[in-house]
Amino acid sequence: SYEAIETGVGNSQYSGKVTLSTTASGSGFELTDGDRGGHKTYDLNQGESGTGALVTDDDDTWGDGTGGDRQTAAVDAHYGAAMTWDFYKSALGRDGIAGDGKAAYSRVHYGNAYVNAFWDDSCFCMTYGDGTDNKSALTSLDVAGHEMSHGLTAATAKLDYAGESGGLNEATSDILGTSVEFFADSSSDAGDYLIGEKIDINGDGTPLRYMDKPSKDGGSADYWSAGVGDLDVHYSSGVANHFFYLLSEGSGPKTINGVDYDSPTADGSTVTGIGRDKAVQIWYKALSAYMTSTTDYAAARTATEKAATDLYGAGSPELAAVDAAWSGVNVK
Ligand code: ASN
Ligand code: ZN
Ligand code: CA
Repeated sequence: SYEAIETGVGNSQYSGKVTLSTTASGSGFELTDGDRGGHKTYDLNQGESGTGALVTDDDDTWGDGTGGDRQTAAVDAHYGAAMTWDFYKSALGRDGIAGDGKAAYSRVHYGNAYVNAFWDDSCFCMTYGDGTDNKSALTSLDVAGHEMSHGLTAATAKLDYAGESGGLNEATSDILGTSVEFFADSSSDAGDYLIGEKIDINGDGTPLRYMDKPSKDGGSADYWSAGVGDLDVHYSSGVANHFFYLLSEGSGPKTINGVDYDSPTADGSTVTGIGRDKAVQIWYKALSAYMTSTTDYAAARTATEKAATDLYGAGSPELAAVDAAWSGVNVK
């Protein structure tokens, strides 16, 4: 049967009113994104396997913007996948996660009070729990961009998910998730260098992670040290998250979209930022052209130096900033 691409309206929980790409089906609509490879969003209805049910609606207006409504998590997830797809295309020139135009799919309402979200390369899909109270789904834009970008890393550098390469894998997801948030430029979820600031995962309004000074989360490393690879990958990622912040925005105090940052350096040096648009180009080029499964922090420095040289030249201020930012996080 003929299926038309439609434009729906979503009332999201974290990103305000959003436009959704949907598909006409029977007398109603389904969350299939025909503009982006056919990405589908499913409701697991608290299950933990399979796909559950494709999310459907009668009038193409989806969700009520609250965690008490079953459709709302699907709105955020579908929107997050679309914004990540669009960011890959417009900023990175990449056609989907694997670069081949193939869509992933999203599953919401996984488990009971499940406080996590994850990418699984075997299903080429991402999955979201509903949070402690089953009303704070882990579907914010930065989290969606983070999870989908685990797929991108698996399709490129394949960074091993342990030790320093694991920290680089996690940081890549934070860097790209944050870049998606800035790209989408939602008035309800303005771009920031915080991860998970919308989902209240700590129950006290604080974010999950901070890129300007990662140790603010109580566990992440601000700087490289010999034992950093022994930390959990969500803590060893701090070194690269901090590098990316310094490269983008520079050291010291700064306010962006109303959020105050104060990024230190290991040796008290001053780093001048080159802006996040150039910083993400350098990171992506390093990831897709030079990093491998065993890249550690020293090799990540070399990979980004090569990327900056390719993109901006051997004598460029961008290359000098890459070196200054790595030195600022004690990667020599
Ligand atoms: N949400 C987590 C992540 O993407 C799940 C995990 O620990 N792998 O990193
Ligand atoms: Zn992750
Ligand atoms: Ca954020």
